[in-house]
Amino acid sequence: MLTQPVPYSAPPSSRVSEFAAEVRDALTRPGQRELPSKYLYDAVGSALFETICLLPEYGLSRAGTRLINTHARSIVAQMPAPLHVAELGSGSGKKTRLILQALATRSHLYYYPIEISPAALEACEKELGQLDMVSVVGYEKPYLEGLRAVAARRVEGEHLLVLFLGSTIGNFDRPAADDFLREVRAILQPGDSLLLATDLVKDVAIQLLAYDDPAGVTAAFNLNLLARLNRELGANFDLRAFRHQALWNAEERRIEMHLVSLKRQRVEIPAAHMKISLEKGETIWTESSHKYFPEEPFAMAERTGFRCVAQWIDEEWPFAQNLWLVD
Ligand code: AVI
Repeated sequence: MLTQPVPYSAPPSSRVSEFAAEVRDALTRPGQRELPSKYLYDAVGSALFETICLLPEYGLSRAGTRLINTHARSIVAQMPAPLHVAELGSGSGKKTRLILQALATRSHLYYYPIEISPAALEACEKELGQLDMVSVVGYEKPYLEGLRAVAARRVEGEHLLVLFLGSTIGNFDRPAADDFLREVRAILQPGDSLLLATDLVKDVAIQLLAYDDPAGVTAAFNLNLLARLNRELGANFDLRAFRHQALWNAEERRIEMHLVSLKRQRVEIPAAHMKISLEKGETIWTESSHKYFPEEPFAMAERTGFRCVAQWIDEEWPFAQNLWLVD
């Protein structure tokens, strides 16, 4: 049992008030209560996510790494030079190493990881900061803001390869994913490219196990969001009064994570100036992970101003890396 207080450094007050406002908004929306999934990734959440990636039931990360391991050279061979690499949501940066190493055999390059989680950014800088011929410049910013800052640094004739590797696009609703990709496109120039990972539709039981593992790591990852509200917003969620739930929404082709209230309860969130009452069985929806058919990334590319020039699919875990080009 944890008896020591968790060491914790308070975030700046502007960040607290933005967090509080978004939490308030999502929890009081008419109908289904929600919490924004981006807040799953504080230091504890990021560490739990890294652990999820090691679970035998969660095949996504290994599939992504296998694809890059096998195809890094073909991916890199299609890239113009000089080229710099920006990564949206770098995580720990392990997959990226293979691509950077393949690119660095050609010439020196800059690598710009863009992350809102300082813990993940630090881990990534540690993992990749030692590579020969690669300079790492991290941006602790939201994706688009970070990408605009990266694009502003480039000089005439330099190209950008944007990596979006973890299938995080699946965490956006489909229309929001298109909007986001159009915004990425608007920042890029002809000759730039995007390597986009998408997890593919597969057997429902396998998908559910990936998001509800028997060791309970994903449950801890989900419940940590409430713990974070307690730590940072002074809330009084009793974590034992909630249960993790993963469900498959067949119509939307997505896994949804929810937190189910195990009893009728009232919770106070002082920094958001709110109290909520939850019924027994009521859920808070915390994340969606959309799954795709292999042909969808081609249509998505077309809709959002790119052209999908190559797709690699893993043989063990249906998962695709898609290479999109700006013409
Ligand atoms: C980061 N993202 C792609 C993960 C996913 O699979 O949607 C987050 C995650 N949620 C539960 N397990 C992993």
